[in-house]
Amino acid sequence: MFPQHRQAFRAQMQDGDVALFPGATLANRNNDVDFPFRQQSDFWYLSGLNEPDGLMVFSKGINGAPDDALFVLPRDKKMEIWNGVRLGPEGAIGQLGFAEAYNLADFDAWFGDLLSKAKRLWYGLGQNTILDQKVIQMLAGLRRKIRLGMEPPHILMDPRPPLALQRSIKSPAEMELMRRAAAISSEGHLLAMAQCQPGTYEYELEALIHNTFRRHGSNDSGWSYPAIVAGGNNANILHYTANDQAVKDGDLVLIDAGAEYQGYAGDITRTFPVNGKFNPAQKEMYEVVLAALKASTEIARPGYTHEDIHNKSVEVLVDGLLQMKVLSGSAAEHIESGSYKNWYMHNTGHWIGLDVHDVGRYKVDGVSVGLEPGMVMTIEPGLYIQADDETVPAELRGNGIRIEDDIHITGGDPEVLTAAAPKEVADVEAACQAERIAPPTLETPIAS
Ligand SMILES: [Mn+2]
Repeated sequence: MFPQHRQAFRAQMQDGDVALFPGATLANRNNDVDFPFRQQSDFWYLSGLNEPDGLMVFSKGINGAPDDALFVLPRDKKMEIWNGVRLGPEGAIGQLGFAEAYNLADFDAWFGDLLSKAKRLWYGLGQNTILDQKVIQMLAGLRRKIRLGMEPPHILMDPRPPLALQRSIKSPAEMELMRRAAAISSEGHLLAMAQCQPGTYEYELEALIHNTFRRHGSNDSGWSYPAIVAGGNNANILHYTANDQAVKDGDLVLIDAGAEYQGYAGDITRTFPVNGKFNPAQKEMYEVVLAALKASTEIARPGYTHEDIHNKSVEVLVDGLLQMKVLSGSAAEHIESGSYKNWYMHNTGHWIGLDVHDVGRYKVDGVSVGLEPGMVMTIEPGLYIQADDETVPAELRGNGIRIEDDIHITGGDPEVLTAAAPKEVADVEAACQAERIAPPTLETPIAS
């Protein structure tokens, strides 16, 4: 699929164009330990190279220049013994299908020569300051030779907007990976429901979920974003990631966690009762959020916009807030005034793909974009009632509920990629009450 992605981008280039893309570099964690490597998403999408410091060049209609070329770390027996096998230029050609490939050390001379023949340069400034400096110096150097007949490129274009559009429509091959990421994510949530009981620590559920992700071959860290495991009132902290409290009998627990599979993200939120049974107030509130999710999912199809999805959830949630006596009066007035934002303060979804909050436009000239087949988005309505919110009936306080699915827009009915994670009340309760297989503890004798 990577060569096809390159081809599709090159189809948007003109004769005389050169494009340059920087790969990600390693980030230091502490002393001589680096963070696990994660390739830059555009670079991964176009190259399939999972090594640091790569550089990728495309050209079109320039005499003697290849369609695409990759610059990689050289094969190096000693370094590979310490840090793992490198693809090398031969692998870049043989395995990734590049027309030409070279060691990184050859880049400056090779690219300087190509740039001198180009009319326009596609390059996204601000991603790699060292490379930015190099490109600026190369262009300045070429301009100094204008009197010698040099015609350096004088148009700099940003490849990211067209790439974002390209990435926002997923190919069938990409959809297979999205389905896998969603299936792995779903299993993590299902197991957390089964394992949770009063007194379980949030981090135990996090560990169970991450174990599930890695067990199925998810990327290095396993996740596409750090998991939120929030018992009781912690669910009312939207980006809670401390995950260090014990969950309590009678509380709900909200888990927002997704696996990353071959670069593609899953993103699921489920909320379930710690003791396996919703109390009546929790159930009523949960059913409202679930109804919002279903109503929005129903219109996740061509003919509707991203904004329509949000507005539909707001409509259902406001009706629910009226029904639960959190609000009184007219739904239309509350929607108009935004008073519901005390309990529903975020948007209803985002694009998802190689980035969990994927690239892609939300508005064009101020108008919400229409949904098209091949787009994938999350739908994630929620209601958040702080424990100390005295403006609402007491039995609702301290509950935060969000339910989030990943939705593939098709020509017809939406495909719910995360359908395997239970979300109907009866299914959630059944999953919570499923036989819990207790893992061994530190106190478990090792030899018996
Ligand atoms: Mn999300």
